[in-house]
Amino acid sequence: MSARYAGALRSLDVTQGDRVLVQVDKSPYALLLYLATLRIGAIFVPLNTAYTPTEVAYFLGDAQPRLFVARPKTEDDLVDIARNTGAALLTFDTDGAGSLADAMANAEAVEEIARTDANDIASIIYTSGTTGRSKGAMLSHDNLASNALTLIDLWGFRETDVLLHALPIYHVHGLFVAVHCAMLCGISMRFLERFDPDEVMRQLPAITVMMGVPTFYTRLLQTSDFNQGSCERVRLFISGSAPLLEQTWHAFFEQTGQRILERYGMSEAIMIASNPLEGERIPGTVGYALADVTIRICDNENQPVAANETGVLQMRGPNVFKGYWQMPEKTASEFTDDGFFISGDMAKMDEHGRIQIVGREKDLVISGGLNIYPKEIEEAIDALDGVSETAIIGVPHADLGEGLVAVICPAAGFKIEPEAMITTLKPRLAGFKVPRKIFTVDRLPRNAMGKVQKNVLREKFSDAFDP
Ligand code: MLC
Repeated sequence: MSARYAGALRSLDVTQGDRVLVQVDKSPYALLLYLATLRIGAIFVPLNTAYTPTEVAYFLGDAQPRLFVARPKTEDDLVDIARNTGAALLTFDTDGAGSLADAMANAEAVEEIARTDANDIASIIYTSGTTGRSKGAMLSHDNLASNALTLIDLWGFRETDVLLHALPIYHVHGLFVAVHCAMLCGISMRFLERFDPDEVMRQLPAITVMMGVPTFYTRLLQTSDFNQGSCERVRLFISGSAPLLEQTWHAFFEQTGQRILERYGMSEAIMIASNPLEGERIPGTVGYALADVTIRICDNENQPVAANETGVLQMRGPNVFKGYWQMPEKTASEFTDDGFFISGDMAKMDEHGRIQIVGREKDLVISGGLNIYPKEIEEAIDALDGVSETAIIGVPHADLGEGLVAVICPAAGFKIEPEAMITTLKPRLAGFKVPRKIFTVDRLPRNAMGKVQKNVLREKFSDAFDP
């Protein structure tokens, strides 16, 4: 099937190195489209389905794809945007139907697999950026292959495994980590359209491995009858993309007898560290650097700090990306002179190499496993009438880990109506980026340098989502 999809891509003049931008709902067909793109040596660029047409316009302009594959239901909203960038727009539904299928019907299958160099780019994954502009992390064929081969070994994948796949497939976690492990081992996946605890409960008796973000596990804990018996066949629950609270780890162990394996990764380096399959999985830690990955914890001068001291986590290895798409200066500033990628996460490492992520250098918010940089949302709100300035923060949220809060200072003589503001923001920002709570203040707290003190705001609004 991927050869037939590859034929469709070829018939649309997609060739090696071209970008294929894809915003489609999760389905097995979408995976075939991914494989077809790699098959002809083109670059797969998946987009979160929550992105609005305004947001998609940015990605189209930035990635300059030859082809944009979208859902039939959004075609009307996107057709002009695509035309402006010169990309062909084709549609693709969850059953594979759409104009891409029509192209496939008239095209010849491409049986051969393009010869690519290990360093050629296989995929660009957009991550939110500190400046408000999303950056495209370029991952090479070798990045993907080396990481997947390491993971199947590390997590002990075997022929008899069945993987429960309830993650979206527009990010590293669902697309590369989960799908690659399954495909490389030729095992089955129970491929759910989205995470639904009741559906997961139905599938649990048939599966042996599940991957998820912490929200999956906190929601399962609240599902009736979720207990040791429901996951008798499961040999491994893996968590990542956001910090797993120690209390969740312990509650899960008490309720099911299962020790969740927490691992650490990011779009720029796929999987980086993991608790062990055999050996102790310590809650609140992400385990050890993967094979062939070197991790060091450094001070601001890029000098390694002593064991158990806090510093910035840096890494080097076959998993580390090739830079940000068309942002050479940004790329250069995130690598050290000796080739380590500066993650931006604050961490500690003990004498044995066990790593604990203790915080973030930048004001990144992680909500339900999705990264959000405040700048983009602050700019969107600041542009609205009646707003003087805005600070976006993440505060504890029982379900999502962190919930997004906007603290707004209204312009003189204006009053902020939170409900109306949310309605205004929804067509502009993907749903997960729309603040869940809005507070107004007379002025934002600033330090002597004039910088907004987000820590003060996080403290002040820490109970915003308390029941
Ligand atoms: C959806 N919504 C969210 C949200 N997801 N709000 C905040 N944070 C999120 N993550 C909003 C929607 O806009 C909508 O708002 C409402 O919640 C219900 O939408 P939904 O689609 O029904 O939500 P739900 O199915 O409950 O989704 C929540 C979720 C999902 C946690 C299951 O977000 C999810 O699957 N997250 C996984 C993300 C992921 O794969 N991350 C990996 C990144 S890779 P409204 O207002 O319209 O009601 C990575 C590297 C690594 O980080 O190490 O893995």
